[in-house]
Amino acid sequence: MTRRKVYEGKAKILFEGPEAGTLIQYFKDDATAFNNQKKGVISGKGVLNNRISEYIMTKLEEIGIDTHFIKALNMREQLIKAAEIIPIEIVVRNVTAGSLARRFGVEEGLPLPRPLIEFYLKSDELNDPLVSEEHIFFFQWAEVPEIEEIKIQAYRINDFLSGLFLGAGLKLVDFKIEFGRVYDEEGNSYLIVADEISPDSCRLWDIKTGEKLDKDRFRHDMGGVEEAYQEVARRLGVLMDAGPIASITAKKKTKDNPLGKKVKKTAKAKPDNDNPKKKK
Ligand code: AIR
Ligand code: ASP
Repeated sequence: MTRRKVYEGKAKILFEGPEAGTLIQYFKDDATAFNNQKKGVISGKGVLNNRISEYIMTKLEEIGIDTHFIKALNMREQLIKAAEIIPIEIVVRNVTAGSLARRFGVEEGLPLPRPLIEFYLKSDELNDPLVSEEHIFFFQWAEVPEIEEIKIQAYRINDFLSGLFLGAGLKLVDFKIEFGRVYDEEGNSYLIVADEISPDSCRLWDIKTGEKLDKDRFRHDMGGVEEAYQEVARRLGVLMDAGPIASITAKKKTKDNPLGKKVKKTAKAKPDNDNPKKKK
């Protein structure tokens, strides 16, 4: 069965969906950083991000935030609503890190007095530059009321996700979200959260040790990349029916060694001793 590829990005592919207004989002293992300057593969990432993003989008829906997620299809694919993507990346930060720390010469890990929202233009050619709200309106990348709505939703998502991750022993340092425009029957547009929310798009630090459990491990060659993504999925409780991935994680994780760095990925399946209640 051939299906039409609609778009291929760095970490995902979009295919035509079964019905008008739908798309199939396929999660790849490919990873890029610093706008394609660094390329690699994080084995199993696509499967984990598919599950993590499904979980988070579903939780957002539960609190009344519209997202593109419709349903899970398989290990790497989900059915989503097609939307006109607003070409702006919205970053919300709670703690200094990454490009904020670099750009302004501040140390990483300083808590911000209140969440900071930044906008970046989605443009590989221009290296996703930081833009102001004025730029967004001037170049008509989004309308004034849309940006107002995006800010309200972004703060709300930040509050909600900070709590969700805290419950999993993770500090939400910062994250990036994208919004898309969809139209109702009367032709009025409204916004939905699109793209993905995963360790590719969030900085997540272990609440106790400060250990980084996100794409920064790949960006900065820190090792334990696959294990970090698995750990996030495990802590969110989304690995239960993930088959071989669950077995890999079960083999590795211990309380003293949450990243299970020394265990090879080829390890055979073994019951999850840490959590006897959990069924595979
Ligand atoms: N992000 C930004 N562009 C792509 C992504 N995934 C995310 C990062 C980080 C936040 O946005 O993963 O969580 C801020 O990134 P930075 O590099 O601007 O500090
Ligand atoms: N995803 C972006 C890139 O491919 C930014 C990043 O994650 O560092 O470069």
